[in-house]
Amino acid sequence: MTLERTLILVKPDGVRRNLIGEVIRRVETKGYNVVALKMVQADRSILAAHYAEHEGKPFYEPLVEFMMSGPVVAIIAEGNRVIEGFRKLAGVTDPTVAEPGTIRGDLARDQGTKVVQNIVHGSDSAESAAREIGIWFATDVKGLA
Ligand code: D4T
Repeated sequence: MTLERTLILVKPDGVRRNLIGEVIRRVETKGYNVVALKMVQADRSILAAHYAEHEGKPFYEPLVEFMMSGPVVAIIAEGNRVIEGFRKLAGVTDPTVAEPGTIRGDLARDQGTKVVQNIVHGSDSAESAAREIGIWFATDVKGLA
């Protein structure tokens, strides 16, 4: 058994486009459990922690600005192999080439912006999931990470 938890973010473009429910629907109909959920107006410090690996890259500043442009919804989903499973549900980073049937492939496209706007984030490994859950749910009930 590989029961896992992953950190999902519905990014500001997804919230603005009223796609919170659509993202959760896809997670739940796949069979994963939502075990925590909250809407957050992210500040620079939380995004600096979350995106530390991208600091210094050309898209970093536009990425941080975009992620502060409106609220995000942070979700912890649980299930066997949910980390890999949600990445497959999300599709690849670039929404133009994300497969139809995925969240990004069905719901996002290139907007011509400096940063890719692709509706969702999902943790890419068990280590990332533990780190990111700690960042976004740090002040909440113990045991969520
Ligand atoms: P996230 O982390 O948001 O789930 O996206 P990915 O795992 O698919 O992609 P990432 O961490 O490599 O990138 C984070 C974030 O930056 C945007 N981005 C990324 C961008 O605008 N230009 C780029 O060249 C890359 C690599 C998109 C997602």
